[in-house]
Amino acid sequence: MEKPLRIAITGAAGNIGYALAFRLAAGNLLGPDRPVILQMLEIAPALGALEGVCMELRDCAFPTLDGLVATADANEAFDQADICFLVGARPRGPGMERKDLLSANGQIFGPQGQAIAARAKKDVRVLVVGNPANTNALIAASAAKGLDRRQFHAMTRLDHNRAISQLAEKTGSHPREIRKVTIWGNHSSTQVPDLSQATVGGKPAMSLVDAEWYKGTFIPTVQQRGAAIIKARGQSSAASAASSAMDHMRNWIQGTPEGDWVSMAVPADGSYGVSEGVVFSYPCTCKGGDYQVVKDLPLDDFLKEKLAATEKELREERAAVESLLG
Ligand code: NAX
Repeated sequence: MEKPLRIAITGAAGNIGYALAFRLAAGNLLGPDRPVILQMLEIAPALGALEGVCMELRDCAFPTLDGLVATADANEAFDQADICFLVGARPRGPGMERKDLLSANGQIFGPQGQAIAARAKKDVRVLVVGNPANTNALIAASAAKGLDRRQFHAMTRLDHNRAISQLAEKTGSHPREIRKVTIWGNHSSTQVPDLSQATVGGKPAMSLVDAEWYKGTFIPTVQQRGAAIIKARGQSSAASAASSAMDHMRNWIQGTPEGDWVSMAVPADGSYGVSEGVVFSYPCTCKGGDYQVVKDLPLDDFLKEKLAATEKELREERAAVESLLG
């Protein structure tokens, strides 16, 4: 057995946290030879529920689970962490404006960024899942003095996986035959699901579907899939979000397959005309434990316009939390 990996999960007693904790404990991130220690953070009123999660985790007798920490203290949760999944966030309450939601979450992700910088390993990888994920990642990264912003990502992998699944269903193919789907921009309804480079069994996806389906059905279905799940299930996506968070982290650590890429919301670096200062979802490849934005893909006018709209939303989110950015 290798040295255990310390994985922090915030909001561990919540919907997604509950799904994530068991898969991580079962060794589904890096395999059966890499044991894990789960360091779970919750707010004080949820510590009772978190204790129940710990009881169930112990009851599974997972051979890959080497330890459990359940705490309301961020310094304890992030101590020596190799990986952090920041899932816990403040949901939008009645009468709450988007600006209020952004700033309420800023109060969570700023201190968490500081605690990560103070206590986690220097090469920690952080994935923000809690919404508004891109801007929460921006806040956490900006508070984490001494760490590189590139260590803080936000999750658009669920949107990416949803896009693959929709395309597979439409073309009667299997998700494993699909390559080079992209989600651009914000994890919100302005996200841009893009099939212009995608292939299905080696053939260009756009030669297999018509433009009307792409623009009129595919894009809105992917953008609004979260709401459709809530309508059907009565609760928001949980297992699929946890699974996608693990996909993101696994690719970041172990690399992406040759000839494919994944969507990751990472600090904008000027690629595709998006200047620094926001966390933007791009097509990315990963190698040697690091990621690179895929550069110089052609964008038609339709995509350029959509990218500009999602960037505008991210700049507005940034403006609403500017006072929280260090
Ligand atoms: P839940 O409300 O079930 O769970 C959230 C948990 O976080 C709760 O147990 C709560 O006590 C805890 N929490 C709140 N503040 C905290 C803090 N300061 N420190 C530690 N824990 C704290 O929500 P769930 O369904 O699990 O969703 C979690 C977040 O993921 C939400 O913000 C949700 O919007 C977001 N999502 C993001 C997705 C993405 O693709 N990026 C998709 C799924 C999901 O909608």
